[in-house]
Amino acid sequence: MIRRFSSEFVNNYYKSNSTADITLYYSILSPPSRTVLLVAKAIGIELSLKSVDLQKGEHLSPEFLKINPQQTLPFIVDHGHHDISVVDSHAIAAYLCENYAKDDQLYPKDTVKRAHINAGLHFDTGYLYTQFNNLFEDLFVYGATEMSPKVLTKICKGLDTMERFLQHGPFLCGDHLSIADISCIATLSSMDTFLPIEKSKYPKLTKWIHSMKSFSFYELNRKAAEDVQELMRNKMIENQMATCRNVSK
Ligand SMILES: N[C@@H](CCC(=O)N[C@@H](CS)C(=O)NCC(=O)O)C(=O)O
Repeated sequence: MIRRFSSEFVNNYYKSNSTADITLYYSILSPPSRTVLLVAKAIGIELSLKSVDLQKGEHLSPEFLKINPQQTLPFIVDHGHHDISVVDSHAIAAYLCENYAKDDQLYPKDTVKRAHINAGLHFDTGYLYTQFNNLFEDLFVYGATEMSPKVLTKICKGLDTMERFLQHGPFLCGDHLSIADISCIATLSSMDTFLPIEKSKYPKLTKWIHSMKSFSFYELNRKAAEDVQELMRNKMIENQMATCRNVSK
């Protein structure tokens, strides 16, 4: 139900573009999938959307395996570019900017700026998203009844890192919005209500979250990010109830 609601919202947003050159295979509940939606919106390109059901294992189908050996979402197929496929949201975000953005603002060609942005993208892949994934897996695979101290500690260290990134400007890589900001907000907004992001401890991060959420492209993320958190909260309660039932047996 939750999934259908967010997907409908995104499909309405992209109503006119079913013939776009680039097809995005995505799940609206997947933060990396939403990174691609946001980047596409920010640079003003249209996508043809194909929703893939992760729970049903649709992403593992033999048909997809041929074009996506990593078997994760998102991935794109660029029909205007020899039907090539690109896997991984960070690689896709860079690819879209390189090939379709009107200017290089979100992913500058300047090698130093780009190095910093790449570091921000790798921070999301290797750290922030990993913690989101751990939290999600704890709840849905291991029946967690709360956020584990280990995951919480790691996420807090990630927040500390982001606060330090933001010492150099209002965005993660300095004065300008980049695809690193978009990747990180797609991830962080999928778990932020679980986190103690105190304004006094994280003043710059708090401001950054607020400013990221005020971009018009962010609308594509808002409902789905809330839905993921509701899903996780409901699962936590369900796991707690199952634990209580077992204790009282
Ligand atoms: N680094 C990848 C992560 C992709 C990823 O792990 N996606 C998850 C959904 S959020 C997925 O497809 N999981 C399916 C699986 O692992 O079987 C990216 O940014 O695209």
